[in-house]
Amino acid sequence: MNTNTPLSTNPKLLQWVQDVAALTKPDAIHWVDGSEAENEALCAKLVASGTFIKLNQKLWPGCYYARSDAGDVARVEERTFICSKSKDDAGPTNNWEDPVKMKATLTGLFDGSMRGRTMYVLAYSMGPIGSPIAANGVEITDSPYVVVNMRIMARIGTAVFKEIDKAEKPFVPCLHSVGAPLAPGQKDVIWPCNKEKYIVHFPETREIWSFGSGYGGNALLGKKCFALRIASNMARDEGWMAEHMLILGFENPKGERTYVTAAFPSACGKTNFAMLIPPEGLTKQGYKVWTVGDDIAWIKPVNGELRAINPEAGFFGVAPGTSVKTNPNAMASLAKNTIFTNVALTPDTGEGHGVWWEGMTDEPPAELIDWKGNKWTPSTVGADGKPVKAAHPNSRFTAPARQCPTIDKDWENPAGVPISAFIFGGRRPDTMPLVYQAKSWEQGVYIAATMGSEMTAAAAGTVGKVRRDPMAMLPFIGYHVGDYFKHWLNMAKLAKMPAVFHVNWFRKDANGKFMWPGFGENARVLKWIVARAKGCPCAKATETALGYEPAYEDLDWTGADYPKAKFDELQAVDVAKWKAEVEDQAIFFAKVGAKLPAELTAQRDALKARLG
Ligand code: SAT
Ligand code: MN
Repeated sequence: MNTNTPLSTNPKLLQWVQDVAALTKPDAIHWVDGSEAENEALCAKLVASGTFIKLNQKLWPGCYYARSDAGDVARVEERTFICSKSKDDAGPTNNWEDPVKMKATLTGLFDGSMRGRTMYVLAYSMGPIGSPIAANGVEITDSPYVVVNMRIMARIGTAVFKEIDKAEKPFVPCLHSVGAPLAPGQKDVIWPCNKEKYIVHFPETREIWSFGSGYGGNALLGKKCFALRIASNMARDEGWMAEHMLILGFENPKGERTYVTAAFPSACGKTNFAMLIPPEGLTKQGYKVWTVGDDIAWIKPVNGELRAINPEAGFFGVAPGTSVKTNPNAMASLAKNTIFTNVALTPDTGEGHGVWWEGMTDEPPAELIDWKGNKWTPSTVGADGKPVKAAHPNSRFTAPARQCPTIDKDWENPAGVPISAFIFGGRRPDTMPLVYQAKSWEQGVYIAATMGSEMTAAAAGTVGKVRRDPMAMLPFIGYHVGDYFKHWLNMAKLAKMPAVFHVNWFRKDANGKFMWPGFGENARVLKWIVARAKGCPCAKATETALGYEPAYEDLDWTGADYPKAKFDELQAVDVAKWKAEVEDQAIFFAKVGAKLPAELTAQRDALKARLG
């Protein structure tokens, strides 16, 4: 078989590559060195095959555009499996199948699945290469689109192969095929994929097999599959945490940075919060936010404190709603060397297309090509007579993190950054106040475990319905959710745990209008959170049934004209709504079943009693 020189001497890796090639029967094998020249060649190949469109390089230097198959636009949770030996180890929140049976099914699907294609062998490090907190994976894929995206999202190439060769370090084998073999002479489609999809994790053997999809978390296997589902298993066994959290540093006027993490479900504003610019009233005093990561945190106890790294090297951010007004730092990050998927194209000026998405500018351009490739104008309606969106709601940019103007000086520090607070929140139109603080670690775990959020377009499902999303990890916990809660509680034995807060930027008034402006204004809440987490006597709070809440006077309103009455309404505890909330939590607790830690039931009972 046609192959370039293998870049590894690791016998396990060499054997695995040979076995996979024998099964999937590609035309060629390409070991990915990660170089600039290789990346250019792959992008040129993607342009030639029609998957990529090179954008107007004057406006979008180094940028490419891809349009996916209309049936391959988001993570597919109902096709995602945790195949532990025992069904009970996967628990009630995961799809389970017997690993032996599943391997047999997958082996059948992968047999010949790479015919007519090149098989890429891509070594990647989650976290700075060689960091004691980092870990390595190797993705074998038949998708060059995956290779060029992974090059942005992780550290890849020769240096990682060298790491894996050192004393034959363990690596997580990740096998991916779009499941679209080509017969000799058959013309390829622009987005090869298969109607049948399988995103499968084998937690005991730390393996990932993904079939049929080329999109995002289904295919870039370092992200949700490794860094969350497999890593959550490693973390439980080794005493650390792999979480769906952004990491940011909040700098005070003295130049001191306090790092916090925040867990919000997919498409609830993690990227915006991680890159937040405080309002003028705070900026003038010298407050700043620095970005460490926007999606995933690996958190390890070191000498009694928690330290976190961002295992990723790029942002796979939701494009719609991102603008110079809402998130100028994201706009600067994606200004060059970025891959756009499923956004809309502006007309070709002769020097190429540009990109656009809903919310990028106040007024849409007069004419676009929508994410399906159709001509679009602001008055375009669908068969149902409703306006058609030019960009898919889950359209994304893949941008290098180093291009973010607020990237933190320690974002690649192999030792990570110390964490002082955990923040949780979802989209809640009612019930949840703007912010409150847990009184103890156990109450914090309870608040995180019972988190709820309206569903978004990041996953296939009913947008808008509130679902329980513990720790924003519901689709990403790679084992039994009850054991996961227990692991969280147990972490307090390994380190001093951070203060815990719950926020809700999405409460609506009786007219369905958002009550809080969000975005930069969230820095006022963050300032209070950081001061509370640090135990500063300057940060006052009132004890309520929920925990600690700030009064209007406790936030810094410099330069703001937000009315006190509205704030009071935003913080108010509606006892009837909360009683209903606690009852709804009981449904989720019943689903968790016998492994639900007693500490959490006790917390729920205590809250019930406090509500009266
Ligand atoms: O899982 S993805 O990487 O496709 C995006 C997300 O849901 O956060
Ligand atoms: Mn995410």
